[in-house]
Formats: sequence, structure tokens, C-alpha cells
Amino acid sequence: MLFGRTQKNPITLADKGVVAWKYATCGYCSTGCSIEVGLNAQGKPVASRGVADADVNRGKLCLKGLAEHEIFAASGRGTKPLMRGHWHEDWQATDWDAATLKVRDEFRRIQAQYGRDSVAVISTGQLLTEEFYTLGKLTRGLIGTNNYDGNTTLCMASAVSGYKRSFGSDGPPGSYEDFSHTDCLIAWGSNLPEQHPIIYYRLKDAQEQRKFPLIVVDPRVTMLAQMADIHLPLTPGTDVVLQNAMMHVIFKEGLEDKRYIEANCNGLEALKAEVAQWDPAKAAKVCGIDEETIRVVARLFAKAPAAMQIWTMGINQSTHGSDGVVGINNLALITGNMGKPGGTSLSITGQCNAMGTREWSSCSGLPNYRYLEDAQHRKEIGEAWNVDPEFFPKKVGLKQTDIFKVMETGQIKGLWIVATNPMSSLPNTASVRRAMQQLEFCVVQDCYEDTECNQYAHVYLPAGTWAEKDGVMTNTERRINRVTPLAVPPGQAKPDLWIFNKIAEKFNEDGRVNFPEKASDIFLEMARLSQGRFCDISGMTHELLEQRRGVQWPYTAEQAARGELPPVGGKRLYTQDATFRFPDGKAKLIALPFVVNYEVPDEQYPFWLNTGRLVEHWHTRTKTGKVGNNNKFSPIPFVELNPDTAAEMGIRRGEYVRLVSRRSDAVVMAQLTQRVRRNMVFLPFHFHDCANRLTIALLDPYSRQPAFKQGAVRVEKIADQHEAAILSKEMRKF
Ligand SMILES: Nc1nc2c(c(=O)[nH]1)N[C@H]1C(S)=C(S)[C@@H](COP(=O)(O)OP(=O)(O)OC[C@H]3O[C@@H](n4cnc5c(=O)[nH]c(N)nc54)[C@H](O)[C@@H]3O)O[C@H]1N2
Ligand SMILES: Nc1nc2c(c(=O)[nH]1)N[C@H]1C(S)=C(S)[C@@H](COP(=O)(O)OP(=O)(O)OC[C@H]3O[C@@H](n4cnc5c(=O)[nH]c(N)nc54)[C@H](O)[C@@H]3O)O[C@H]1N2
Ligand code: SF4
Ligand SMILES: [Mo]
Repeated sequence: MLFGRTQKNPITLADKGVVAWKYATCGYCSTGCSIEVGLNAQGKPVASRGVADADVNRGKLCLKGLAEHEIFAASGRGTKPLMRGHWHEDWQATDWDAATLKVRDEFRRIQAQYGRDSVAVISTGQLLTEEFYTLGKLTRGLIGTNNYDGNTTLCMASAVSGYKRSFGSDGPPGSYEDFSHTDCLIAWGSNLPEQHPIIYYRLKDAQEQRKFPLIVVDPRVTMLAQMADIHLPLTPGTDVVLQNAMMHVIFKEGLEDKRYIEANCNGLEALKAEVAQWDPAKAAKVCGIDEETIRVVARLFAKAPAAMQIWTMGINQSTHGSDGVVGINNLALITGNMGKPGGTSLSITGQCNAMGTREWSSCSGLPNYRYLEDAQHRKEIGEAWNVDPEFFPKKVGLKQTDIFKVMETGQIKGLWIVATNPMSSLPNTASVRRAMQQLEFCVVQDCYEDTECNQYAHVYLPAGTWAEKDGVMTNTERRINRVTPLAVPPGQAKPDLWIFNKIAEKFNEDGRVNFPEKASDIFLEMARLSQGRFCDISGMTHELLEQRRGVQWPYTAEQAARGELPPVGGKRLYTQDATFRFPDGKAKLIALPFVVNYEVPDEQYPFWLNTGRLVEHWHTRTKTGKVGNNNKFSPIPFVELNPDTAAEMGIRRGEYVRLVSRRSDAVVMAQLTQRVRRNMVFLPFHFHDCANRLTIALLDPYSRQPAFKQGAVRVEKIADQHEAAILSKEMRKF
């Protein structure tokens, strides 16, 4: 194929010999891009391209999606189930029957000896929804432990908790389409161009057409901050103070939407009383944004006919994470910016199917946003699954972060890890290591066998990944998208659904509970369980989802029967007055007092430690670390350091430095950049034995999400650079 400049040095694209293109949805972030993978004559995936008629990405993909076909054959794939007596021993290959029997027998032994909840199941936001639902049925209905949660506690838990506190339910109320209607956008702690490049493209496209102001709140000069009309580089952890001050201005100047508040909100007086204490002059001293700027931003936001807010981990990963989300919702509610085109509060979700796990995994209750605390919900699901409702706990159990804390003290003896890598992703690696080492039995189910967690496993179950599997995922804007199987897992590896069903077979000796084998049958079971509920998907089928390139929920059986084609109502939630999910239909305005309850820099540890992501890498690099076109951009761990600070300390670009926190240390290369202020470092968390050796496991009181974004370190110059290089390499091995 030839492009441009045909006379001189024409650009040619390599012919990869694609004979067929197969449809899926990207398995990295929650944007939910429609993707086609090209297969060659041997059926091998050799190329990826965006799908032009998909509303989400309109033909585009980011650099992770473009190289996604390479993950199937990447090194380190597990091809056989493995077993061993102790994690010090070598692995022995085994078969599926023996491995799954071992899982059942060990879990039963441990539960009999130490109690039902001494076994924990840790799941993820990266499976397909039918898989989540099946794992939930197995864990809640047969294994019966209440210590069942997932890595979403590290990710979206604060958003979930904030939505529930404000609106009475989880469920992001907006759509990407809102960018095309908004008159003002505030992005809180979200770096879209790197972390959700295609959502960023949608935003930018809309902004170029309508020129609305973009306000970015982030202590670091991110790529999004560079594109902003106003950048508020606030003091880390103080978003709630800025929100309170903005509301102070809005009430003081009478800019609130009185009609909307009257018809839709409770709690106005308490909120007013709290924010009255936060005049911009006082708030400026805490949040580091000058008072006049606070006023300007508050007025811009409140006076815009439609104003929108988005946020990601800069809000969620904090001891004020849940409060930060409630603060965003407060701002939206008092200005009437809910449920209308361009007026919404939209959490930007993290993992490809973090939404699917919230809706269907039963981690935080029972399927489809049902609660363990509700007798009626226990009864409905007990009947649907043929499980005695009395078998279900009456209160939800511990979250992932707390599970690991009690594991460290020996209260949990058996662990099943599915598609997450907590040895690298939980805060304070040393304590996670202690927790893992004391387990009597650990099973790891991962598509790669060389993950950091697997070093402590007794059984390893090789799983298929992404489009080796069949099912659906829900994206940031509640759009349910199809993933169709276009490759087969290597060797004896199996799709996660197959593995769950195999284990269920062992626990389900009397065949009492029904576990359908096919994803499409499971989807229909889920659709039935959703009928008449908030998250109603009863009008959807796998075929419809593929044909429409995804459908946003709700889409009901009645709508489908009337022949109404989606999108029909799923674009926004709370579009009518008093339709929030509390009994009186009103949302809650909640006063948010502020206290400093997190680690801040001091004389001994004078730098803010900010951790986060790079565009080229995905989390703990089990995938992108092995894809050349991703890994080559950042093959080794590094830290962003301000050049003036570096000059003062005699540190040169490319030198190794030691970062030391109260937990541990890490040796990394210094990259000098003005993106960070003089008393802050930014450390990508993608590398093992690096960022999370340093981070602190302080948790949000509501969501139990860790404060990954606020910690304190000191930076030490290293005299012997040769030694440091060796050490830095050593630290990345286990
Ligand atoms: N390339 C790539 N994309 C990804 C991922 C990936 O690993 N790689 N992961 C996906 C997942 S699971 C997630 S959760 C998302 C995360 O997406 P983002 O949240 O956008 O990414 P992060 O880099 O974790 O953090 C965002 C920003 O929070 C800022 N921040 C730090 N402290 C504060 C604070 O106190 N207040 C405010 N307002 N901001 C603060 C940081 O400076 C940082 O720029 O990305 C998703 N997309
Ligand atoms: N310091 C710091 N730490 C952080 C964060 C931060 O910003 N700073 N962010 C946090 C956030 S938001 C998140 S979401 C977490 C992510 O943390 P993790 O979930 O631990 O990270 P991943 O590397 O995505 O781990 C997913 C695992 O599942 C495997 N896998 C992928 N697909 C499949 C599949 O289909 N089936 C199976 N069985 N396995 C599969 C992968 O090989 C990998 O081992 O990290 C958190 N940790
Ligand atoms: S933006 Fe997210 S969903 Fe889209 S191609 Fe990139 S990683 Fe995949
Ligand atoms: Mo995440």
C-alpha cells in the first residue's frame, strides 16, 4: 500500500498477509474502542485496526490497541496447569482435573479448619462480564466466603462509593457525547491523553468545534494540563478544599440553580454551613490555588449553561477519594448539571471491564447492584441460582486492601488470585510479601505464568486472555461491547469461563446449581435478572451488541419489543426530576469537612511522592513489557524530578538516584522535567519492586481505596553509579 509522496521516498505499509478481520473490543482501558484483529492464512493474529463505524473510537486506536494482537504470542504465556507442595519448590506439570480438585480440597480443608472466611478470592476489572457473573455465582453460591473482592478497590472504589453516597446508586450518569454539548469542562486528576487517548480525542474534537473552556486540576503538568485553558496545580490531596471554596463562591454570589436543588436535593443547609467556612482566601492557603483563580473557575463553572466534570485516579486514590467524588457531585447538583446534555459528573473508569465487575461480579453484594444486606435481594438470587438464601452473608465482607491486611496477621490461609498482580500493584510491597508468604494455599489464575504473584502460588491455572475468549465488557459510558473469540489459548490454557466452570463442577457435586457453558446463555440469564432494574440489559443480546458496536444500558426488553433501536435512553441517567436512587428520589448534598489524614512531606522526607501511569505501559507490564512497540519507550523504571532541584542536589539527567520512604527504598533513573514542581517526584508504578515498595497503605474510610497519590520520600544522590545500575536491575528480579 502506498501513501502520500509517491514521487519521493513513498511510505509503504508492510503487507502482513491478512486474510480476515475479526471484531472485538480493546482489552486495555475502559474507553471501549472497537477493534478488528487481522488474521493471516494460518489464522495467526498479525495486525490490529480501529473500527470506523463504532461511535466510541470512530476508526482510531491508541498505541496499545494498535499492537494488541502481539499479546497472544508474547513470552511467558502459561500453557499447562502447574502444582507444587510449597512455593519454595519447583513446579510440576499437572492436568486440569488434578489442579481443580486440589483447589477444591485445599479450600474445603482450610474452611473446615479456620472458618468459611479464611479463604479469600481476589478478582479484577479485566475479565469478561459473563466470567465475572460465573465467578460470583461460584464464590457466593458454593464456596461461600465473604472475603471476595477485586483490584477495583485500588481503582474505582471511591467513584462507586461517592456515587452511592450522592445518588443512592453506582452508575456513571453521562456519555462521551456530553463533550459535544458542554460549555465548560473540569477534569480532576485525570490525564486523558496518556491514559484514555481515545476519550481525549473525543474531547478534543468536541472542543475544537465549540471552544468550551477546559480546566485541569492536577498537581503535575500532565499532557492534559498542557492543553488546558486553566491549569490548577493544587497541593496534593486538597481537592475537597478547592471544591468547598468553589461552592462557597457559588452560594455567596447566588449562582446556584435554586429550582434544581429544590426539586432534586436534600441536605442543602448542612452543605451551605460547611462551605461557608471555606472562603477562597482561607482555602488558598490549604490548596495552593490563589483566591482570585478559585473565584474565576467557580463562576465559569456555575454560569455555563451546561457544565461537566470528569475525574480519574487523582481523586479516587486518596484518603479523601470518596469525599472528592461527593464534592464533584455536590458541585454538579447545586448548579443543576445532572442528566442533561453536556451537564454531568462522569467518572472515567480504569480497566476495560471495571464496570462489568461492578455490575455483575457480586464482589460488593449480589448481581446487578443487588445488596447482601437486603433480604429480598438474597431471596431473588437464591431462587435464581438454587442456593439457600441463608447461605449468603447478610453483610458485605472485607475489601481487597483490608483482606491483605488481615492476611498479613494470619487470618486468611487460602487465596485465589484471578487476573490481578497484587505483588506489584498493592501499596507497601513488603507487607504484601509477608501476607503472601504465610498462606497455606494460593492459586493464581493468569494468562502469563511469569507474574510476580505466581512466585507464591501452589497451583497455577493458565488462562486465555482478551479475545481468546467470548463475552462482553462495559465501558466508562455504560456501553456494553462484544469481545468475540478470534484466537485460541496456547497449549492447555483455557478461557477463564471454562476454568470457573471446571472448578464449579468440583464444588457442585450434587449438580444443584446451574452453570451454563456458553457465554451467550449466561448473558441471557443475566439479562433476565436485570429486567425492571436500574441497570436493565434485558433488551440486549450478543448479536445486537456486535451489530450496534455496543449499546449503553439501560436497554429494556420492552424497548426491544417495540422495535426501538438503541441508543434510546441509555445515554444519560437521572434525566427527570427526582429520579435519584434514594426512596424520595432526591440526591444528597453532603457536607465535607477536611482534615489532613495522609502522609505529607517533612524535613526527613521532603518530597511529595506522586505515582501513576505512562501511555505506553499497562499496569504491571505483564503485557506491554513484552510488546516491543510499547516497551521500547520506557524499558526501565525512572522518576520525574524537577531540574532546579536536581541542579541543587548535583544530580544529572540519566543518573540513578535512591528514593527512600518510611516503608522502603527504590533505585531508579532520574528524568529531569518541569512537569513536576520542586518538591515533588512522579514515579510510574508499572515496574515491579519500585513505586509500591515506597507507597503507604493509608485507606479512604468509605471506599478502602489506597492513597497511591500522596506519600513522602527523600531523594538521595548515589555516588557509585555503576553499583546503582546493577542494583536497579537486581531490584526488578524476584
Ligand atoms: N497507558 C495506560 N492507560 C491506562 C492505564 C495504564 O496502566 N496505562 N490504566 C487504566 C486504569 S486501570 C486507570 S485507573 C486509569 C488511570 O488514569 P489516570 O487517573 O488519568 O492516571 P494516573 O497517572 O494514575 O493519575 C492521574 C493524575 O492524578 C494526578 N494527581 C496526583 N495527586 C493528585 C491530587 O491530589 N489531586 C488531583 N486532582 N490529581 C492528582 C497525577 O499527577 C496524575 O497526573 O488509566 C487507565 N488507562
Ligand atoms: N503506586 C500505584 N499503584 C497502583 C496504582 C497507581 O496509580 N499507583 N493504580 C492502581 C490501579 S488503578 C489498578 S487498576 C491496579 C492494577 O493492578 P493489577 O490488576 O495488579 O495490574 P495488571 O498488571 O493489570 O494485572 C492483571 C493481571 O491479570 C493478567 N491477565 C490479563 N488478562 C487476563 C485474562 O483475561 N485472564 C486472566 N486469568 N488473567 C489475565 C495479567 O497478566 C496480569 O498479571 O494497580 C493499582 N496500583
Ligand atoms: S484508548 Fe483504551 S480502549 Fe482505546 S485503543 Fe487505547 S487502550 Fe484500547
Ligand atoms: Mo485502575
